[in-house]
Amino acid sequence: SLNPADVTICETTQKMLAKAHRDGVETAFDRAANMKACPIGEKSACCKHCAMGPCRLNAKDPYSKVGVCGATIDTIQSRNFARMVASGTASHTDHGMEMLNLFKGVVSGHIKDYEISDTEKLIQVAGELGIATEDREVLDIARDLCAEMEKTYTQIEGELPFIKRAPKKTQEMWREAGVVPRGAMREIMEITTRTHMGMDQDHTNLIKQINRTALADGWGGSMVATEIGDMLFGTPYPVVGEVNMGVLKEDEVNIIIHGHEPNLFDSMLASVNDPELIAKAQASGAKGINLVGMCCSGLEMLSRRGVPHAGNFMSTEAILVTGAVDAMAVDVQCIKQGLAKVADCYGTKLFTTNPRAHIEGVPHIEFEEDYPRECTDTVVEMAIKRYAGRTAPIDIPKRKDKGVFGFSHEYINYMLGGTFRGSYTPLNDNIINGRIRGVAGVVGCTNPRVKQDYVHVELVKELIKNDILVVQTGCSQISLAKAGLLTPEAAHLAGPGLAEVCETVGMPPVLGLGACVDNSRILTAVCNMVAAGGLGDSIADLPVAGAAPEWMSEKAIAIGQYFVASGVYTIFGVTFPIVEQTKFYKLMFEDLEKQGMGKWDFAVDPHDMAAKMIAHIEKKRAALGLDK
Ligand code: NFS
Ligand code: SF4
Repeated sequence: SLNPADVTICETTQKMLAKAHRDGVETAFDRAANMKACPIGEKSACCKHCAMGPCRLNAKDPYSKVGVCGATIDTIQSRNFARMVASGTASHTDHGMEMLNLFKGVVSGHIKDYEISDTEKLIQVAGELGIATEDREVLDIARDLCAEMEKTYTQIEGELPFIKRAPKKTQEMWREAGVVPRGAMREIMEITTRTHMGMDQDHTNLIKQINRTALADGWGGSMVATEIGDMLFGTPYPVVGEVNMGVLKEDEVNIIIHGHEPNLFDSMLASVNDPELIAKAQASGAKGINLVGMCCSGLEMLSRRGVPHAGNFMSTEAILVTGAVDAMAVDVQCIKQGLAKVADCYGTKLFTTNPRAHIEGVPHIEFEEDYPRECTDTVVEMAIKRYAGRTAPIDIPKRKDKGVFGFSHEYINYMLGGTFRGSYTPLNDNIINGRIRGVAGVVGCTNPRVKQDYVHVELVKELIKNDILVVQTGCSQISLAKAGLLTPEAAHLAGPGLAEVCETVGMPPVLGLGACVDNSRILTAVCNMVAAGGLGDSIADLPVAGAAPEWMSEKAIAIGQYFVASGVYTIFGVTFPIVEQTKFYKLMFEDLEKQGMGKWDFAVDPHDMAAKMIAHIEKKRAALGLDK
């Protein structure tokens, strides 16, 4: 069986994998080792879009064969890629739509358990979208804002509302390329039909819809999710938080929320603070109730409320092996079906809560925004029951790591000496004078096909050593938090220029921006960088780069594509679903850049990846005439 130290550098996950093996329990790490990736599928050289197939081409000799319908390798790969973008975009926009529904309910007054907590942000976003804000009641502005943001989903003609946020030159580039999204539903519908058998069979045409759909994610669904999250739950500002499995407490009722939508988590926070439920927990012998997060909704609550975070995607099964998790409630996305069996083995009560995501055999307690406490109180009660009847031996790895989280794009500028929600002049000045060479976004999942956390950590260390400021979202930021890099003290690992800036300001060299939908904060930050001046006039001019070194999900592909379409050089690790040396490969890895967009790149090794990102950043600096 596999050696835990070979598959993860996360100490606590290693310990729990070793225990799982002793206990005869299997996780995704074991399954990945036993299931070799299909070499044809891995390269996206097969198609099952109709019953004349499935058709398999030869990834080693891609032009030697075509599908039964005559589809070429470029058609097959671009269609497969398009479908990944469609699913990823659908996930983020569906999440954003749920947030909009919640916001609408709060604004109309029929949802009473949530409230608007950042009116300043609401007014600012409304103003940005062209809504009159002067001498108007907040609720009145909010009603118009709901209607405007709803266009993100339902609009049939015209441009997505948040397209306005992008630099003028980037907008013009999109218009020229014919990729400005109308509404997310329309784009997802169109990409789905265009990838049907016998439809769009020219990858140079399909790429337009791929870009248009992906842009509807970044500048649509994800951005709406982030902005509404801030309005309802507060715009994050730096908060010290704890991560890793040691946040579990042996003598308390432990509840994990794992998933993506902050509404469930926020209500759970209210439930665990309910004096009656606390009294019940104490009556069952526990010292209290301990609520912790995992994956992205965990990051939303870590960033906004400092709620402890137990780990990223590849630790969700392992943590159940502690035996200490009394209940885990999940909502949507990145929830492995394998959790059900592990939970069962250790007596953890696992619940699904969202009508979109049930798991066979797992009890479902539906979460309804009108009565959120009905669901979350029940989960707490079930967790207390399980605590009282704990039979599995408890083994909690003791390790806890501290970090600073919650750097909204608003706060980054403020911290560097600007005004809150003002311009990015201080950051730009430090880039222009060369103390900071550029900015890298390192984001995304963990994947059992590579050593968990290793690629993230090595890549980020290498980047900051070269004076590149790193911003992070998603599971990646938990990898770095566990490695201690989200602390101001980590400045000593940075190059002299970045270290000087960090020490002056008291900030970490690696800034955690939140969940995966908060990649939209990176988009907003780069818009602010362009607006502040001195670094060119489109996103593509900036000395920035993006990476998802351990990606696994279709959402990650959608995110990568919207960064590329927005002008950002984006590099992925693990594997890439394209056959090299094909025309589609050349389009994605070279030609998009010539249209004023960014481009894709790929490397498995973190040091190769860092070298490529640094080379790109230096190329952009040279083009801007910096360092002369
Ligand atoms: Ni992003 Fe969040 Fe993590 Fe990857 Fe999954 S939790 S949305 S997809 S695995 S970063
Ligand atoms: Fe094969 Fe063409 Fe059908 Fe795809 S669409 S399965 S390539 S026949």
